Order: sequence, then C-alpha cells, then structure tokens
Amino acid sequence: MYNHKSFSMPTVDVCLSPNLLNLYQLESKIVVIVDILRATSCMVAGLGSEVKSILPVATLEECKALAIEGYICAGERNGHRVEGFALGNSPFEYMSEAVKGGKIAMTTTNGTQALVMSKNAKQILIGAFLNLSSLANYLKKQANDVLIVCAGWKGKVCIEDTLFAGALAEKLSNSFECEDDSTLAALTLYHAAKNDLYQYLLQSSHYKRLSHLESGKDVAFCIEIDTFDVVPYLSGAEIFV
Ligand code: 3SL
Repeated sequence: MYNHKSFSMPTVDVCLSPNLLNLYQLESKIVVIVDILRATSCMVAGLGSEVKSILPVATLEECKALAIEGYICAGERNGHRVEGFALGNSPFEYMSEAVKGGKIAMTTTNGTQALVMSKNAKQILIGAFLNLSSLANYLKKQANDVLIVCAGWKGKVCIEDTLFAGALAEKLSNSFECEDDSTLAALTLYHAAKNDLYQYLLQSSHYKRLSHLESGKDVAFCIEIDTFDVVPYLSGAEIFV
C-alpha cells in the first residue's frame, strides 16, 4: 500500500514505455530496465550463469563489428535471431556452456534500445522476475529514487513489463513512495495477475508473437521468480554482476 507523498522517503516511478522517458529526470535516479520477454531475462540468466559481461548496443552493425574484439554476438529483431549472429534472444542460449566465461555483445528490438536511451541515469540496473528479490533488497539499501523503465514493444506498452513493474513496486512499498499513477496502475495489474502470471500472459500481444515462434518454454522460464541472486549493473558500456 502506497501512502500520499510526504517527501520523507525515496520515490518509485514506472515509465511504461521508453517513448515517455523524456518526462523523467534520469540524472538523480536509479533506473531499472525491464524487458521480461526476453532481453533482460536473458541478461539476468546469462550473468547469473557465469557469462562475464554483456555489452548492449543499438544496431546490428555495431554488434557484429564487436566479434573482432572477441565478443560473442547476439542479434534479435522481431523475435528472431538475425542471420550471421551466434545467439538470438532465448534465455537458454545465455545459460549454455558455450557462453560461460565469455563476453556477449547484444542488440534486441526493444530491451537494449531502452537501455541505451536511459544512459543519463545515475545508475542502471537490470530487472527480471528471475532476480526480483535480489533487486528489491539492493534498492532498499540504496534508498535512492527509482525509475522502472519498461522496454515495451516498439514504443507500445507491454503487459509483461508492467506486471514486473507492479511486482517490484509491491516489494518496495514499505520503504518507497510513489508519485505517478503509472506505479499504481502497475500494482493493480500485478495484483490481478499474480496468482497465475502465465495464464494472464496468454492474452498479451508479445506472448502471441512468441508462441507463433514456438518460444513457449522461454515465456514460462522468464516468469520464474528469484531463480538468480544477482543484480546486474551497467559500468561504462558493459553490464556485470
Ligand atoms: O525486444 C526485445 O528486446 C526482445 O526481448 C524481443 S523478443 O523477446 O526477442 O521477441
């Protein structure tokens, strides 16, 4: 339960689409990037499974050029692995033996774009259901204003990212205040869905996109809660744990 703003606690806000980022002052905030299906779930799964680092880039060209520097290149567009790239965007690829100890350069349709667009934040963290509690515990210790940035789909709002924002906002509710109705909306959605997230997601546009690609097992994995005890953070251009 969130109380009226008293200015005595840090705030948690939800940016429902990267297209709304211009409404927020990022410089003073810890930004949590969220792309449940599937970019940030892949990052958490990979870094929680001994991938050394992940370098998010905006374009396929930038990504491919990094192969020469020893990066394993991951390229996804519209849910598909792009031809010529070693990895696509399934979390299982990021947990395989082949990538352990390696550095991954990654570009995806929405998740890595949201990250690049948030670069002015005080700190950037990576969020997924897979690391929900670790992330919440870390944020409580920092006691800094938080902005949860939902990657969405090409500027549109996505249910799965909003559900995660609600789950994280719920975990923070005793130590944070909320300014925006978007946080309350995310909480309300999460409360409606939390008893069966998978069933709720069946109606989402991205589930339909991915089930067409036969990625149902990715979806089930991406809504597992607390599989990894990691808080990935951006340092320089790369993400580490
Ligand atoms: O848009 C993204 O960043 C991806 O996560 C989309 S997909 O899950 O690979 O379709």
